[in-house]
Amino acid sequence: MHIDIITVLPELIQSPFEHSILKRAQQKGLVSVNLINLRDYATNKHKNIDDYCYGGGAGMVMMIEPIANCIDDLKSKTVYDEIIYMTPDGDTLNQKMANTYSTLNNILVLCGHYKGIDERIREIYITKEISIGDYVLSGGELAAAVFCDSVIRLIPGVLNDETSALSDSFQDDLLSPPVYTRPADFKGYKVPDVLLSGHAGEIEKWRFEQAINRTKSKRPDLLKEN
Ligand code: 6GU
Repeated sequence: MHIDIITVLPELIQSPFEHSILKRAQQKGLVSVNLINLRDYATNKHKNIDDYCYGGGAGMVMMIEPIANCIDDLKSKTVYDEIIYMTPDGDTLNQKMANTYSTLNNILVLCGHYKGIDERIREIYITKEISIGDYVLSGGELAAAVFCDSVIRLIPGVLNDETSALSDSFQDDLLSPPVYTRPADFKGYKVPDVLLSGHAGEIEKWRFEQAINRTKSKRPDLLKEN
């Protein structure tokens, strides 16, 4: 998979891709990520990428020309499966969406800023709009990093058996069961006996029950959805 990310703050989004699983996914050649600085496509001499909002009101709007020039340039080199705009009024990201996007070859992600982007960009270029939840962030960069992380870790080969995505919370609409490591007794707080029993079948059954119970008590909405 290849991901191009258009941003006015490349430094803000760089770090998540330079560590841990996302770093290894790139080293393994399973994904490549390219950050494009929107300011390189500014069209006036001041390199502006935002302007006042028509009709008045507080807040700046991201201008159409720099974004259009940037996307046109990228599209001349790559055929994108989706051109995604990160915005609080988009579809709320969930695991099912992450699964779907993880099967694509080329994704372009546009990070919004200020009051938003000129609406015509959405009309002309954007094929999907994604939010990461019902709260407002200062810009789309952190949301884009969250989105990319959720997608990249699902690309086959990125995770090994130990970190298998199959047992993740939400993968089967269940929260993950509790986990423990040594010591078996911490100041009287003990690890459940079954986990020390060595009975693989019993352990699996216990984990499944715990996952169900945890989902029922913390997120009953997940069970009701189906
Ligand atoms: Cl994608 N962008 C911004 N600015 N805020 C958000 C968001 C995106 N998703 C949730 N809040």
